[in-house]
Amino acid sequence: MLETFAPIREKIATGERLDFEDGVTLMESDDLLALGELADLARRQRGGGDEVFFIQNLYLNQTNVCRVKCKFCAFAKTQKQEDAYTLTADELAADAVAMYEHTKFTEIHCVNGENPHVDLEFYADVLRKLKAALPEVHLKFYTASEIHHMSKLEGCSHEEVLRVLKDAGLGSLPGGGAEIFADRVRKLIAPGKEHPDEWFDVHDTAHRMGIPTHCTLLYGHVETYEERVDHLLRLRAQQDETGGFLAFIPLAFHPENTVFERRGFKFTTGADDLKMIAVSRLLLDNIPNVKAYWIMMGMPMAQVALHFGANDVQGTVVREQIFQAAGATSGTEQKVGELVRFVQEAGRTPVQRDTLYNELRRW
Ligand code: V47
Repeated sequence: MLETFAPIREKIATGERLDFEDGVTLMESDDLLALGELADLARRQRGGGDEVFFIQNLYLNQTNVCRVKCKFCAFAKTQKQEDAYTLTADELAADAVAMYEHTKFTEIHCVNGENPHVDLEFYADVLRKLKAALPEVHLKFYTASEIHHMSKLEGCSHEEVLRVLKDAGLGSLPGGGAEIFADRVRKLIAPGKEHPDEWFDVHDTAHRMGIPTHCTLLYGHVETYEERVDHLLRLRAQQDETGGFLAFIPLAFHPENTVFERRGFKFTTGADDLKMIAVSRLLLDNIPNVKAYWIMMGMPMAQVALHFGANDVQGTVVREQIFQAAGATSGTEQKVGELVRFVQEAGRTPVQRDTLYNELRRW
């Protein structure tokens, strides 16, 4: 198996870019240790050291009402469902301020349903109120899908929506909504979602306006290895153009309470999670950070992933709803001390960062 990797290793060593075929070769391999070793080599070759980043953050969701019926989602509700909610800006801000009293997080991460019953002002209002109440806190709000949804609601461009939100206090965009870009898969898992061109246009526009963003890939459902590689290469091409992606986060599909659970789909395995991290790091030579999202893979696997190309474990999180709704068992909050312990026991140096990867503290 190592022989199969020889040409790829040579490319990594000489800084040559990997191509589609290399990506598929890596995906098709079951030689996990070789994949991990290669990914760690690539990470170090491109300037990575022993630092592993995390952030003290708070997750908030303003509304779970969603017009799109994505088949992978267990979070979205229709307005009429009993457990549907839409919080006002005042409710959300009061909640965030109360939470800040006992944990001084530096970021709020907020992802929502595409609620057809509210307007752009609803979204801008919450940013303004949060910025006024917590001026030091970075607001990482609204996926590209939500931004596109707002532009459709208002009949205006992505740029106009982003301008309003930036003026209201928006700091960066989370990476959700990407799912898998391949048309075949998107039609199967998210037929009501915007075309990938729209997702890219939002990120392209944001980067050109100086708003950094994150990017994701949802794996472990009906996609092929080729479609995963195609997705990664599209992200890499965008980054070549605008350079505004701060980090990539592979998201493992959680089937509970989704259409796929009834069809017998299972959770991803540790081997696939590690392979996904490693191949992402190898192909995404221009995105500086790859997150091993502990909410998704659990702390023990996230710790191992640090030797497979990951250099970030996301954050304290505190309240997560999207993965919990779909069967995550990793809990919703991680204390700083625990993050530090896991990183140190992996032989790496824990660094608390802000959203833009400025160092705040190291252990
Ligand atoms: O787009 C939804 C995913 C995304 C499921 O930017 C699911 O740092 C697995 O944007 N199983 C939204 N995944 C979350 C998101 C995010 C998450 C973590 C980090 C960042 C970041 C952004 O969550 C959706 C979809 O791809 N998702 N349901 C599910 N059942």
